[in-house]
Amino acid sequence: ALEALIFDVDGTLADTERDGHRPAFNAAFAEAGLDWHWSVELYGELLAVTGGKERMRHYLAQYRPDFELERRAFPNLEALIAHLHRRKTEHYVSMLRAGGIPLRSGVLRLLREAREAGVRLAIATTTTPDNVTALLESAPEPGLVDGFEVIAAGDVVAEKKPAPDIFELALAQLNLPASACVAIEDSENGVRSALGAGLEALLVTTSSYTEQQDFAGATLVVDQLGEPGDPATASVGDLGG
Ligand code: XBP
Ligand code: MG
Repeated sequence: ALEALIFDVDGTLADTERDGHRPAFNAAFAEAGLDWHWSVELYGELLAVTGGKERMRHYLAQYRPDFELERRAFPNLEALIAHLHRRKTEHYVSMLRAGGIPLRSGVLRLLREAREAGVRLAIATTTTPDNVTALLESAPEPGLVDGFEVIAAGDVVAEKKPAPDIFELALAQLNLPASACVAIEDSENGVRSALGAGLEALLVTTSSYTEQQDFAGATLVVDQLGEPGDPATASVGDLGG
């Protein structure tokens, strides 16, 4: 029987990457006087690497060979990355507090249905914990964040998605076997992570950057959770609850 839903955040609860994380990174780069700018297209490529700090390191290594030459200006690259990431998080959280990014269609409905059916709720995400709280608190439903028993997020595990670590942590904190849970994801990296943790019941709701990705192993792939009346609407009943 279904005992818990484990949600990814970025792309799944809300379409946060293109108009949320991406401009927040760009704002942090600009205020630091860096000539880094992540276009919508480039950001799609950079999403191959999860985690904001990891993504910045990947960008420098793969797209900015010139930066190696300028390294003298940044003797402590890790401190720079940590600083940029802190500022990026502040920009992103302010954007959410200003009501910038709504939850996706069907998310609130499914969360309410789960609550009514006694199904427990958890999160497994690579993003920073502050970002998760700010997103849930910006939703038009007070106390949403308290409905999540487990929030596994960010640097608490050694390896981010596609490694299974964060889903394994969420399962351990729920104290449930993978067979009692359904994972909800939007990306190939997330699917690989969930499957790696043994979560064979896996619903994918594709998002703007992930439509073309490979979701082999997923149980069901739809373009959104949707509201009743939409062609593909997933309900807790469908998921086994
Ligand atoms: C989300 C991510 C994160 C966000 C940025 O992936 O990859 O890195 O883009 O968050 P998923 P931080 O949806 O698979 O969890 O900057 O806070 O790392
Ligand atoms: Mg995602």
